[in-house]
Amino acid sequence: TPTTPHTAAPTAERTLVLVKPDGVRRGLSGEVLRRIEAKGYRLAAVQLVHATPELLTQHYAEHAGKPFFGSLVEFMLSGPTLAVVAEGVRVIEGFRSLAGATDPTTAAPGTIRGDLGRAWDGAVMQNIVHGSDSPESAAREIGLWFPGL
Ligand code: IDP
Repeated sequence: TPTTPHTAAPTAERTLVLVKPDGVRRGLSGEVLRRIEAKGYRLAAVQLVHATPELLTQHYAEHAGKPFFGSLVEFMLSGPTLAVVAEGVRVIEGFRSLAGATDPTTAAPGTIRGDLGRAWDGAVMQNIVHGSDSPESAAREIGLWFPGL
């Protein structure tokens, strides 16, 4: 027996999207927001943030100790980041799909990273955007970038 009637409205969820410093620097913030809205998601909050080492250490806690961690933090400190809370049914998966694979060189065309990203110099992958990977990560990351939201 189903526990919820099939008529139950799907529950909208929220995800944290970041337009990373490379994306802001290249003038791609509007393009990323356009793709989120064109997909039918709602922008619940948008703010330009100068990240701190403390914020990034918490945001990227799962990568602490990896060889690229230092250059990842340095890259994320290299300029402002546009922090975005996007909302909609299955938006966490939906935005990961819009973003494409982590490596922008081989990310599928049609995705943000595949259409707009590529390898440059340096140890870190500059791949324009971040998107939360689970409801738990989304709640944690929204709390970090939008305290009080
Ligand atoms: P995701 O952003 O696609 O979820 P994660 O594995 O969570 O990918 O990695 C976080 C970020 O760290 C990536 O978006 C990228 O900027 C950087 N990164 C991940 N793996 C590597 C790597 O092997 N070399 C350099 N940079 C990396």
